Amino acid sequence: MTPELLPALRRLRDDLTEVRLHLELPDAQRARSARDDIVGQTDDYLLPRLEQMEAPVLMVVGGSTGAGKSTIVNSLVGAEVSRAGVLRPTTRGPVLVCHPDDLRWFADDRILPQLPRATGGDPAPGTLLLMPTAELPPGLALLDSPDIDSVLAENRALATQLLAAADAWLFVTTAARYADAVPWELLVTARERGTALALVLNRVPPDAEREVTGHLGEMMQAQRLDAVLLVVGETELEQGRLPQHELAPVRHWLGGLATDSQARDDLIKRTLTGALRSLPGRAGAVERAAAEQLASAADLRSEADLAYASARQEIEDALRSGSLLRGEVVARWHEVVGTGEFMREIQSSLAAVRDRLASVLTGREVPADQLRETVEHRLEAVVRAAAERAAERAAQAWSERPAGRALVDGSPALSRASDELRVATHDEVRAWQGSVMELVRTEGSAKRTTARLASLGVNGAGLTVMLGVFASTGGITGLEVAVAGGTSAVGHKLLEALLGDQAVRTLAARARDDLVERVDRLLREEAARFVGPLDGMVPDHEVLARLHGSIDAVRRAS
Ligand SMILES: Nc1nc2c(ncn2[C@@H]2O[C@H](COP(=O)(O)OP(=O)(O)OP(=O)(O)O)[C@@H](O)[C@H]2O)c(=O)[nH]1
Ligand SMILES: [Mg+2]
Repeated sequence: MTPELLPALRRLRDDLTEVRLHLELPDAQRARSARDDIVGQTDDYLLPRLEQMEAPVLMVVGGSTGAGKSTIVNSLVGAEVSRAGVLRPTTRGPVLVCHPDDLRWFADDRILPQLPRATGGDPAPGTLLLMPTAELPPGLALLDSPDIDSVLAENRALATQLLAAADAWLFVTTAARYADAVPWELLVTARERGTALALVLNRVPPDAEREVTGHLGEMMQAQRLDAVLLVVGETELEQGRLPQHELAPVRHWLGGLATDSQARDDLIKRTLTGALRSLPGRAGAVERAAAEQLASAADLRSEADLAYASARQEIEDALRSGSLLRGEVVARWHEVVGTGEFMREIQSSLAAVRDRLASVLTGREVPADQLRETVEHRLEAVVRAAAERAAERAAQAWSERPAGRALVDGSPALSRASDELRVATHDEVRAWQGSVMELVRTEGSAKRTTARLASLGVNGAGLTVMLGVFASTGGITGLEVAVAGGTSAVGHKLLEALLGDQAVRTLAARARDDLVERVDRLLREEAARFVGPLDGMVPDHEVLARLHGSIDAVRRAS
């Protein structure tokens, strides 16, 4: 152990608290408890112990409910310091028993700072009851803990936390229950952490002692559990206490520690060394889980990005293919320019048509408004359909991964476009139309080349530019597509003449860029429902790199 150890431990502890592991990957839960365990053990045990090596040994008495923990503590000190009882679980608040001279070590917040101290009355959940007694020698404190396998979740959590703060465990089980699963999980934890351990096998009927201790010994060996085994026979209690002779093995073992300061130091060092040795491996597992979280978040993000990129592509394709010019838009166009007699009259002169169109577009507002609205509806429908498909696709891709499935299951609305999209799209398309009109107004009056366009009036020119956006394809023009869909030759010629106008093309290109930018913004908002929360769920790279460094530092320093 070097002087760098304390600061290195503090750094590791701080770094671990910043490691977010919120994605539900298969071993996320395990990694979260490992992380919290290390932080708890560092706060409750490693730091206080390393800072004050001379503090008394804290022996935590743990085990299943009804195993006789409180009875053993009471019997050891010859007084009822912690109530034993028939109702399960009995002990709800931890009781710390120590020599009066040692009280100062436990009265402040050196260990278990989150438990307020009480110095009288009954043990209560959420407090640490301090019971000084001259029956215990200085240098050794016993902590009677709530049960580890309680029906009460707060008992279980507290017991685990108390065990993490211990220099050693006095783990109590009974002849009837020594093979229960939960205690063994904790015993294996003690082994992994390197905590010094004595196992009390309580209430052993005289005729079963050989058999039961033999079997328990085998189990300990199989679990590579290096612990002292103390056997207490089944007996009638005397005024709630165990008779002296039955408790002798426990008393003897504790007495050895009490009288021998070297033995106490060895015990402390053993647990300390074990804990420090186990730390890099345990923290390394957290680091690996954190890296997996990060990688998994990146996967999820790219799945969502992919879905929305294809939505964007879909919309661009729709603009480019001229498909938006089909159907109702073209029908409205015809309403605007008129059909039949009128068209036949003027088909000889495109110039005349333009003049007529100008008057139509400027004079008869109703069809022009309807054309604008139709354009609006078509665009909105295309954006919404693409966003619906993207949401569906992203949710589908996510639900094929464990981490993503939990997120999609947690918010089913993800698999559809957002509720806000309808209004947002409407506003955005409206705003786009407004900016096209603005574009035409500013550009249209400035340049000579736009005289023809200007003759349509702002409203007519604006609509023409919007149609130009939908017809601006590379090879085949949207108009040709539209014609294939059944436009009259005259309408076609007219529109083609207008859309062929260089000024219209230039403005349409700009209007198109503007529209794509707005669509992008809408889709980014939609995609943010997927990718936005990811950042807060996993550690960032910097935290991960720091964690790696601090694990190394602890390894070197211990
Ligand atoms: N006959 C007999 N009864 C015992 C013995 N040890 C404990 N008991 C009884 O068993 C019950 C449980 O004992 P406790 O000491 O309260 O057990 P605990 O482990 O502290 O239980 P929790 O506080 O619930 O975790 C009490 O009624 C005790 O009187 C024993 O060696 N012999
Ligand atoms: Mg008890």
